[in-house]
Amino acid sequence: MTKRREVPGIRPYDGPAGGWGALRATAQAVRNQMESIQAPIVLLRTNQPTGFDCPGCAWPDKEHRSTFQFCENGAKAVTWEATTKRVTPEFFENHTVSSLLALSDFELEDFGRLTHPMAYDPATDKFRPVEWDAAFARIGEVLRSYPSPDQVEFYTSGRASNEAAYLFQLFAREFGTNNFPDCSNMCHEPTSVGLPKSIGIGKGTVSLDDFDETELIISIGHNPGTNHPRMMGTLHEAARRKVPIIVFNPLRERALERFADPQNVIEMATYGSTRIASAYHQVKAGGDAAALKGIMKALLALDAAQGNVIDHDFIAVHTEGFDALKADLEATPWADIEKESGLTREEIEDVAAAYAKSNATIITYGMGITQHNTGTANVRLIADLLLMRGNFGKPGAGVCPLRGHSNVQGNRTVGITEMPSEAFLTRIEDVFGFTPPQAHGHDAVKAMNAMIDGSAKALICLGGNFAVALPDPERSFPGMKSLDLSVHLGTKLNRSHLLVAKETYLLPVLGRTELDTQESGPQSVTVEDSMSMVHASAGKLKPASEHLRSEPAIVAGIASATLPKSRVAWLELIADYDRIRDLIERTVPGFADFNARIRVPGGFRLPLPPTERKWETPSGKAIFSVFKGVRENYEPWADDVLRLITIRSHDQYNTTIYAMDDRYRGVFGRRDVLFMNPVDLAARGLEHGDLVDIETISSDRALRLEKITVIEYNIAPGSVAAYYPEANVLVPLDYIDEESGTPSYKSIPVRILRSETTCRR
Ligand SMILES: Nc1nc2c(c(=O)[nH]1)N[C@H]1C(S)=C(S)[C@@H](COP(=O)(O)OP(=O)(O)OC[C@H]3O[C@@H](n4cnc5c(=O)[nH]c(N)nc54)[C@H](O)[C@@H]3O)O[C@H]1N2
Ligand SMILES: Nc1nc2c(c(=O)[nH]1)N[C@H]1C(S)=C(S)[C@@H](COP(=O)(O)OP(=O)(O)OC[C@H]3O[C@@H](n4cnc5c(=O)[nH]c(N)nc54)[C@H](O)[C@@H]3O)O[C@H]1N2
Ligand SMILES: [Mo]
Repeated sequence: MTKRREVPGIRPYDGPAGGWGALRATAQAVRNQMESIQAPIVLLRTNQPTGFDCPGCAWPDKEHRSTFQFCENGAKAVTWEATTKRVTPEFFENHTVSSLLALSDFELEDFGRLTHPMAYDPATDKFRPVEWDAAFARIGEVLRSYPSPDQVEFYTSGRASNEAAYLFQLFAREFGTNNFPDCSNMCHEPTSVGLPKSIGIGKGTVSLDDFDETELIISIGHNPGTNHPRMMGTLHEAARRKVPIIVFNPLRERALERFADPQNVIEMATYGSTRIASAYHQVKAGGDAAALKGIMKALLALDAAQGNVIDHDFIAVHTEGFDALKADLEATPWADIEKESGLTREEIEDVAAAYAKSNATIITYGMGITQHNTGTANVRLIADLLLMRGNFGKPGAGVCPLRGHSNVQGNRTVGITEMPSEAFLTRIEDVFGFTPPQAHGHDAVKAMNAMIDGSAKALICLGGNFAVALPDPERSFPGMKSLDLSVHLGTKLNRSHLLVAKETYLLPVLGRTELDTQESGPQSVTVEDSMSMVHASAGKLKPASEHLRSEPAIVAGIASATLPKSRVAWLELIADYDRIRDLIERTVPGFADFNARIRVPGGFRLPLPPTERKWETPSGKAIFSVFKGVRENYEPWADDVLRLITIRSHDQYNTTIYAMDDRYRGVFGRRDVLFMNPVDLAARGLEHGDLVDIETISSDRALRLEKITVIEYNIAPGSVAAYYPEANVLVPLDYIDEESGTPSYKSIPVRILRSETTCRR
């Protein structure tokens, strides 16, 4: 074999995930952001019964009783927020918005925490300080001036608490719109749309206890070593109990191969590690529907041959639509399944055989399933596969979507949805005495389109980085700038804040880690994790600035300034958050005795009917889906077209870039790379380290990302990968899963061209 060329910053990473590397990186995150005295105290309060919920991810803790549960990336999230760096009015005095826009996303956030409410002044191109009440009054005045409330968009990013999100939806609905674009629309919307159709609820059905009893875990399209590191503890335990873990992922992700648990003394002392995946299937990007259909097709054959594979009794009592699914599976040729999935029939039959042997199976999945134009169909196929062997409503079995932001699931539960149910609207009307709007509103992509076409005039963001998270900055950045008004509740400066409208307000909020004191004393908020556990979170740190306000207080401030005749006593609610929770209890099912139950350490679990084999679908049964072919509604692509996946590095939180490394993938100090299989490199006459341009195959205009270094990587042939958000320039805004509206961030059709020849001027 010829020796690979040296490429700056690219070094194979041979160790396991986790281990000492994770501890070193934790220490580094602390050093970069905080005074070291404070850090241990903060980190030890993460995920404690009396502390705050880790803003890192939505993986639950063992009943919040463990002594020490944080992880490297949780530490990065916490220290990033608890940083000692500050963005003050003086900072803004010294920097024009145009000059800030020239900086990277990393640099912008690394300036630190916002300290004052600020208003944009177009005359100087600078933000200047503004009094809270003046900001509220002016925002209210602008909002009231619109002929239709539907000209305003209310965006939520999933870090907001239940209390803040509930007030936000209440405000928007009393104002008169259901325009609730939210980060979920770019994330797990296929789960929220697909699972209710299949099993009657859009949430995962397993608890941590189920992982103790499961006999098989199938992990599809998620990267827990980076994005849900506390899940690695669970997978590690399962692997050591010899539970098979079957992985479907186009990339070899190190944590899914080998992991050393930093909490395991022996493994750490001996530099040992544990094998995680028992089988690793490098499915093509977007090939999961084909693979899932293949497993089900093989399962039918096994059942015909040996009987007792498919749970016919469960299917007869609990489901409908099985015959149609069966007929479709029989009609789907193996050749199509193999071509589309990139896996062989034998590989797929092996998975079916393992599945047939297991009495209790959990399927876990993430963005590799949802961020495709078949996202909703993919989710339903996962439910189908589980239903075929009755893997709901018994210990050790069920579906486990890995949620994104730490409270994105809770936001949806308390009403952040552009498609509210009639029952919810009726309860709002009964409790508050106003008639909320019935018509469905905008999701994230629709909201951006409304901004681009000029029908939306104002945007209020409860957190997040809306324009950078969405596809197609070439269209969405001008969309943001064409607004009359944008208002951002945020902790740190980001690009969306700087894409200023005619009037723009930056309103700095208290973070999760900080003490929130209101009239009645210190407050706690509540969040819901991936497993429907609701519990309290109370920050303890001194706020980053005395001028910060809590998210509920800011939402209430804007609401009361906008709605002078409101039916809601906004400011009284803020005096004591128990009052907000009382309202949640009266309007959202499952929250009986809310205030009492969150005072019990560990909190409580919201009802999940499928765990009792109850199906809240129109027919009262779980429903099988039919996904025709292997790539519904799809034009075939030419053979030289590759499928581009956009992924997170180990050192980022969505659009927040903590640092420039992606340790487990062997990338250091840079993000301008494209991961490609050696076969695809050779087919293009390219070598590891060459500069390339990536071009999206798109009918309307050229979308390009230039001068990217292509690196050889163990990724499924036909698939390539690059980092989000940089690669968003390649994603067309209308390239979505039609059923859920979620952008297809993980199967963008691209061609790769050598830079030298295409860019020479
Ligand atoms: N530290 C950290 N934690 C996070 C986040 C973060 O950015 N940083 N983000 C949070 C949020 S909002 C979310 S939504 C989650 C995201 O968590 P993940 O779902 O893990 O997110 P991604 O990094 O997008 O990784 C998707 C994985 O799917 C694989 N994949 C890509 N395409 C396909 C495909 O077609 N099929 C299959 N089977 N696999 C595929 C990729 O190789 C990658 O391993 O994490 C949350 N937690
Ligand atoms: N190409 C591509 N694009 C993607 C994805 C992908 O995989 N590929 N993933 C998508 C997914 S899954 C998601 S969820 C979205 C994420 O989209 P968003 O949720 O909009 O983005 P974030 O980067 O999480 O938002 C970061 C900002 O949130 C603010 N913030 C942080 N903490 C707090 C807080 O406690 N309160 C408030 N009010 N503000 C806070 C800070 O100002 C920070 O700059 O991106 C999507 N975009
Ligand atoms: Mo997400």
